[in-house]
Amino acid sequence: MNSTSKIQHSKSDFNTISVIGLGYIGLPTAAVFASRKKTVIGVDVNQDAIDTINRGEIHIVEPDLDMVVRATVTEGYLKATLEPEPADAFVIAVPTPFKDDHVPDLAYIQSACKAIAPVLEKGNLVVLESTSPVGATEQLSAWLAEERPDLSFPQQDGVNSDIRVAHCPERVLPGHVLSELVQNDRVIGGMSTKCSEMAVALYKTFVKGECIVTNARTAEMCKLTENSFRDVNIAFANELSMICDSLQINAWELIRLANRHPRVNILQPGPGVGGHCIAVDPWFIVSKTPEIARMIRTAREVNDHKPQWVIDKITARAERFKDPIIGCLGLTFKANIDDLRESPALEIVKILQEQNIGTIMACDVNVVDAQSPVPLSSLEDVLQKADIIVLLVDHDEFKTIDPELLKDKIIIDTRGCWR
Ligand code: SAJ
Repeated sequence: MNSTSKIQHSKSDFNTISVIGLGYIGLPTAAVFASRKKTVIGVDVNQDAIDTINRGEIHIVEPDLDMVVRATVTEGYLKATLEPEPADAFVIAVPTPFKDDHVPDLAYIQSACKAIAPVLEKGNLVVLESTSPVGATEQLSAWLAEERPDLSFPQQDGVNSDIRVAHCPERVLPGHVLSELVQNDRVIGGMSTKCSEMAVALYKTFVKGECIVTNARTAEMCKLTENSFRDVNIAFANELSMICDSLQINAWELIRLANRHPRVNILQPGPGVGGHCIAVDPWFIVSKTPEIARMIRTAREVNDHKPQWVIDKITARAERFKDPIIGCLGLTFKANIDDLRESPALEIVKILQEQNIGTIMACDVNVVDAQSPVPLSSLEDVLQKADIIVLLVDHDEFKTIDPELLKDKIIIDTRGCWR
């Protein structure tokens, strides 16, 4: 242990930054660091993603990201590799899914620890960005310490540790990642004050928002709280929409009216809640405190029930046809992105296909055939052939469909955009 070591850090110390996990968060983060003229080594287990990035291209859809990646790769600031290399700071942005029983699965974080441990050097900073259950940053630090007994970690050596460890949860909205990365405030929870200080210096290389310091556990819980808050509020909107349907009230009109009250701000109902964050993170709270987190669990259950409610609606409307053609518009988990993770729209389409209630056509303007788990049709085809049109995702291209083309169809608009 190096109890006497004094590590002074300033912005300029971060000449080389490694980002582990080049997905929806890691790649934009790597690209933004690189755009600030930092040497960035992106690490991923997916060879295709690495080859794509090293060609200056991207493997995900996110506005403007292609330009930043192309520029930073061409200028030599960003490169992608399978094997971690030494760096001043390591930012871990790997997935944190849950297992079947909603228990968080930290296997990707553990693999990332194993991967970077051999190249860690005294004075390095390791930041966990992945949304994580409370205690994950401490666990990460324990895993690193196991791999590198020659180095000291904050749980052993506090402010004098050789390696600094912090949690800094990402909070960007898919579709607006590049601007939110720079503009949003960041919550930074170091395992010691020195860890926090160093992490603030790292993020200040590109964050224009405030970097607010707390401890690692509070930072972990803060991220989970934000997404649970949104989930609970969407559950309220979804529950309202089902109540309104049974009372023959237009839920969207109702919400518009109620939102005219100065202290009411109801979110929008939809076919359910998807994505890798809001549909997942509240379970991280529930799994730690199952007896206490009753509302958070119920909100999850309300939102998870919504796809089945939509399916029941479609089935009821399809009954009057002998062999209905049901056209489903949208597969992604929300508008104007290509992300299919935990998508309620995709779940609905898959279940409809299994149910044999007619011919199911699916269309998504942001999803390419190779990426789609279900066969895709063109929008023109769906609009021409379908008896029932189900709007599942409010992509711009769907919102602006000429109402004339819909007038002879049965419409099930789960997003309330064809009022
Ligand atoms: N949704 C509704 N009604 C609404 C809003 C959303 O049904 O009024 C649905 C969407 O269609 C989608 C799901 O909720 O299926 C989630 O979408 P979202 O836009 O609410 O959130 P995400 O998952 O794209 O991003 C969230 C954001 N968190 C919050 O707004 C508190 C983002 O800031 C986080 O960084 C991100 O989770 C994350 O990575 O955790």
